[in-house]
Amino acid sequence: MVSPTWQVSPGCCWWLPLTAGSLQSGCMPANLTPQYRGAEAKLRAARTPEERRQVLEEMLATIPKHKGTEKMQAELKRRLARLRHEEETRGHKHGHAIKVEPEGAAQVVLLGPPNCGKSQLLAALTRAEPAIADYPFTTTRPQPGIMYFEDVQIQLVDLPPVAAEHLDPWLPGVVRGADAAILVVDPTSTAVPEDVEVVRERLAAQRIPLVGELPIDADPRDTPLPTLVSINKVDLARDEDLEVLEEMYAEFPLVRVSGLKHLGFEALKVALWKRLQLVRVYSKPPGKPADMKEPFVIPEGATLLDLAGHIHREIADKLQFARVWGGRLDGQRVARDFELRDRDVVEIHA
Ligand SMILES: Nc1nc2c(ncn2[C@@H]2O[C@H](COP(=O)(O)OP(=O)(O)O)[C@@H](O)[C@H]2O)c(=O)[nH]1
Ligand SMILES: [Mg+2]
Repeated sequence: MVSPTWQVSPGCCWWLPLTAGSLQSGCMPANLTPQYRGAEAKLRAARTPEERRQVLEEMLATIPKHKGTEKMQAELKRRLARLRHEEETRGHKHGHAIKVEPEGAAQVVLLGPPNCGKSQLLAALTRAEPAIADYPFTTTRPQPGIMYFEDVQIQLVDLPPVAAEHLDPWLPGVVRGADAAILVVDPTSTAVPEDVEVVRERLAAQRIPLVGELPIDADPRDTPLPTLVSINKVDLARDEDLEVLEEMYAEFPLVRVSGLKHLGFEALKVALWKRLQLVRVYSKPPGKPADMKEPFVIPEGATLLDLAGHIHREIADKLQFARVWGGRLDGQRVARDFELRDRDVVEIHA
């Protein structure tokens, strides 16, 4: 017996009967248990794809495993696979499934229109090996890599382009989670600066304005992202084009680089470090040399007490004072509210 509902296309048949009657081959009895029958009823009642997936999993777990139910088992597996796949791609669409685990002292996203050289920059500044090509949309997923700046590690994340006709739905979520952005501008592009403006406008529309300086009175619904503008491909660019762009983006810290020829990298790293507004300090156990290999990285303006809390809650609780080396200080005692500076060596007494 074939029910007429089997004519429905596979894309929307989740609710079709999955019973011995509809699937049983020949006259082999299926001997379905009450538990399985109960699950069938649940499947009909399920409203969301997730509920349907859970019920199908239950059905697959409880279906009697013998020859008489083989076809049903296969059908259950097929439907489950499809639902799982749908769930996964839906996740991607809504930005839930794509996340970049932060690593190092800060996470910095590479933003820009197609072909401006984002992937080339990532490849040149880190050990990551992204696909680089002279056609648009080579990059389809976030690609992280670690860039070294002196003794600090900064995570760079290469992203697909943002364009008028293209914005990956998950991309704003990833960008919102970053500490800063490098906006890559290609001065040799015939579409510049309109294509760069599209990037800024589309992100602003997602409530992520790219900013040179963090505004004091930002709209609380916005996540302004500190941004460094990196004018790329200077090996090809004409001077007058570089100057026009620099004037245009004067509100941002600016650097001229070439991802291909490795030009301007030191300036880029220094400007980025400044833009991140972080300081690194080295800890020193009393009576022993400082650990100069792995600095603690804390926000600019952080105090001795903040550092103690960053290291361990208990240290913050018991903190008495610290001795600091750096600047004019040469081991003098400082109090809890002392603002630490880049490269200070700190001996905590707790
Ligand atoms: N001359 C020159 N070409 C570059 C530079 N950076 C990238 N390119 C080229 O520009 C094209 C696009 O680079 P890609 O990194 O894939 O761009 P993306 O789409 O922004 O990731 C490739 O053909 C690169 O070789 C650069 O600094 N100088
Ligand atoms: Mg790319």
